[in-house]
Amino acid sequence: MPGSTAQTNKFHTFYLQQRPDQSSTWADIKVNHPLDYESIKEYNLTIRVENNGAQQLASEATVYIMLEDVNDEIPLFTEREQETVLEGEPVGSKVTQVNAIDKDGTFPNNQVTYYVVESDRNEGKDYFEINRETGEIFTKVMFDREKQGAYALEVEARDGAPSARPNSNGHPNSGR
Ligand SMILES: [Ca+2]
Ligand SMILES: [Ca+2]
Ligand SMILES: [Ca+2]
Repeated sequence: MPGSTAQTNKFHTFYLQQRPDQSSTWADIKVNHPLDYESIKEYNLTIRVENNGAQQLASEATVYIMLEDVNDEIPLFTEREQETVLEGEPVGSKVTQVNAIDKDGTFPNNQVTYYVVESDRNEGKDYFEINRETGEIFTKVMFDREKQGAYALEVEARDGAPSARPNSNGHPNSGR
């Protein structure tokens, strides 16, 4: 029986499929499309059963369905930014703090850890380091503006559990 809200099956998220089995008939509850924990965490369905006899009888039951979160959301950085450091600042000076948000509903699917991308194309990788928990970025060298005026630094955010997305091979989700 479709209810009046998405949680009560207004949009036919669930359907019943009858399955005869010797003396009785079962009704399997099936889904019409994949469910998303971040949109709706629980449903309650009213199931109604009726007979076909001369005297019509019916009864209803409520089935509660609770979803379990899977790691399907990717941590995403909230902004791209440009920061300046004064030349001659001591090693270990804080430059900025980056922030990524993972919309998964539960820990550790939404736990974010930060990394400096270890690629030769990452110009700034030898000049900055990042605090894995907080995303704060610090200098690793003392800069000399006359040598080079600007550095691009690529950082990555990873979440805390194997990904539930296709083709992830058990790796966490990551975003840059
Ligand atoms: Ca999701
Ligand atoms: Ca996630
Ligand atoms: Ca999720």
